Amino acid sequence: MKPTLPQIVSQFQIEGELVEIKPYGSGHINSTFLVQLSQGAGREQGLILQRINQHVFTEPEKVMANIGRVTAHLCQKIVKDGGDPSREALTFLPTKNGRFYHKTSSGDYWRMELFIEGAKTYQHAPSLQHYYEAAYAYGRFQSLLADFPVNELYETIPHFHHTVKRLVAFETAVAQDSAKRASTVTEEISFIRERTDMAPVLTTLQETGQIPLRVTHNDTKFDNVMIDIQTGKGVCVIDLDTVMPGIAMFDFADAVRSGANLAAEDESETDKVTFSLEIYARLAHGFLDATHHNLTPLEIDHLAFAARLITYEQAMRFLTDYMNGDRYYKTDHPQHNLDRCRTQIRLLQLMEASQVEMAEIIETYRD
Ligand code: ADP
Ligand code: GN1
Ligand code: MG
Repeated sequence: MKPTLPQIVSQFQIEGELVEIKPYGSGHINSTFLVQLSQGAGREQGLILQRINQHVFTEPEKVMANIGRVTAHLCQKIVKDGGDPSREALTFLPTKNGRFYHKTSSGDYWRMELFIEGAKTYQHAPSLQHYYEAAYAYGRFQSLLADFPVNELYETIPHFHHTVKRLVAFETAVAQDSAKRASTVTEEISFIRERTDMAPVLTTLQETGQIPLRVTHNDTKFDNVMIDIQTGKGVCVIDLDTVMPGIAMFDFADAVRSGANLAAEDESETDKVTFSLEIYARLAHGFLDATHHNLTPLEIDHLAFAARLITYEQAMRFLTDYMNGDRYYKTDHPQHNLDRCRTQIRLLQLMEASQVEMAEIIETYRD
């Protein structure tokens, strides 16, 4: 029998009485819960409890090993800078066995981390300055990890942003047509096929040694950074499962893909999708302020392109999953992945129309 949530909580070294456990957040991959503890005298402590999705992360121990090492490295730097590591980095709680995850008898992996108080994540930010701050936080994350030995990290999802391999998976899904949906998405399939030239650009630069492999986050959705409610500053980058060797520009790119579109990623009316150059400019300014000393000129040259490429890749990933019968992303209804794919297609069209301006904005902030 699967353990109950309170039984899982009791496996960790916590202080206080359990008050409440409730589902939390809107991620597509893991299962997240907010845990409230009462510590007496009116004091409460919040914790985040997560079950790692093992369909996506087949080797959770490697995920936790990466996160442990990266977090330790970040904490050292934060302390040196006079910061507060319990707010600016994730703090995982040990289990009673001294591990940073609990494996249940049925083989599920759970972890627990301190809830970062006084900060929140946004799908869409309340002010333009928030976009600068979020992108700065993602850039700083990369910069703080610039001296981490990149080859010592596991590749927790092999070829995660290898767009060419994503294209192969997409074509396999079309050919297999396992959910019998391919004939209903011929326009979307054509849209992807018309742009296959884009796919190899960044991986080729990396594979031929023209740009380096770096420690990157790889899932820099706008809502994977906590922003201080009082100051509006980026406090902590979260959702570290995909931190591994990668291509620097994708971290900027995914913040653009998710942040500069004011419609929801799963908006069913695609004419509501926007691409805001104003938001893009704030993201570019923030990211470059934090990284321009570390990135090579060739990397900076490809930032604007990367934003288009990741949107292309994401359209392809949602469409692949739709044709495979929704095996990867959590979905709420049968059209969900298709709606998501269509917003990405619309967003890419809008970016293509603003391609020149996107490149010019990078020039403004590159030094
Ligand atoms: P997923 O991989 O499913 O996206 P996340 O790690 O991003 O999961 O967590 C989901 C949500 O939970 C986040 O968007 C954030 O709002 C919240 N969250 C996660 N970790 C913390 C934390 N340490 N403190 C406060 N909130 C958190
Ligand atoms: C997933 O975990 P979450 O919801 O932040 C996905 C990202 C996609 C994103 C699209 C491990 O991110 O790669 O860009 O959905 N994460 C993984 O919303 O596949
Ligand atoms: Mg997340």
